[in-house]
Amino acid sequence: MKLSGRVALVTGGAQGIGRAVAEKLHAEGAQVAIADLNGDGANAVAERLDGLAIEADISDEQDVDRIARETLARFTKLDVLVNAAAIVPFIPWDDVDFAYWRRIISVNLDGAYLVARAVERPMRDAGYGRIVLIASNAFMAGTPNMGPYLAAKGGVVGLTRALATELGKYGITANAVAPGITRTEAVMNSPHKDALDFVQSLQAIPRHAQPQDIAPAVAFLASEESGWVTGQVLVADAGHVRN
Ligand code: NAD
Ligand code: 4PL
Repeated sequence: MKLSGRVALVTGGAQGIGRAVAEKLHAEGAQVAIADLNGDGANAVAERLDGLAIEADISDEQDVDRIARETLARFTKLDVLVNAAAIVPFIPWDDVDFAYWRRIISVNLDGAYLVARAVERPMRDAGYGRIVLIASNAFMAGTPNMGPYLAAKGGVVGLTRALATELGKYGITANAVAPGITRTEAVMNSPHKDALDFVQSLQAIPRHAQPQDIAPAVAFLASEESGWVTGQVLVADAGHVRN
């Protein structure tokens, strides 16, 4: 139980990788708050984990401040942030216009910044924190049909490095987990699912990833024992890309 007594905020925890992370952190002893645009989904997960559900948009500054306030009101502290909320688009490059670009950057990059900024104060006051941002190996692979998403995830890697540098002196680490293609709702309800077999042929471990395959890497970086690891990207993709 590497998270006994810890309080974790998981954004995007209503489904997919975020939900598997919330379940894993709870299984490791953490109390969990789940923030998601999908309030009903967040409620269903929170009920099973005896946690807190917060319906909120991570790209909205006021919503994000409320996420932090409600988590602290319920649990009095905030040890761990996992930012899993994001839009996972499938969009041919020729269909990307500036409004679409802005929407993806606003949720997937601005959202990560806003959430990290909101948890920074309580973590600094406590002299302890673990920030885990969910990036993607698509940034390294240059996966097609996700242009703005690749740019946002590259930004998330840069943000991870900046947070590590700026917050290390306060006892806070910041790392990213970069999953490969995973059988989540986002993938199974989009043309991305048609790439699962091809990507499997590039992996070292020949099967499709489930959300539960990603969660343990996140739990390690969310735990106290990862304390000498910061500013890093942990790729969890069965060896699809190697750095
Ligand atoms: P998903 O769509 O199944 O789940 C994402 C969740 O985030 C949903 O519950 C959704 O409601 C929530 N969300 C979306 N926008 C939000 C917003 N503005 N505010 C609050 N909540 C919001 O997606 P997933 O596949 O589980 O992806 C989870 C994370 O993993 C994302 O960061 C994604 O980029 C990353 N990722 C996914 C894959 C993959 O193949 N599935 C691979 C690499 C990285
Ligand atoms: C390799 O992050 O990393 C599809 C969909 N394929 O969201 C991703 C790969 C997808 C990915 C991703």
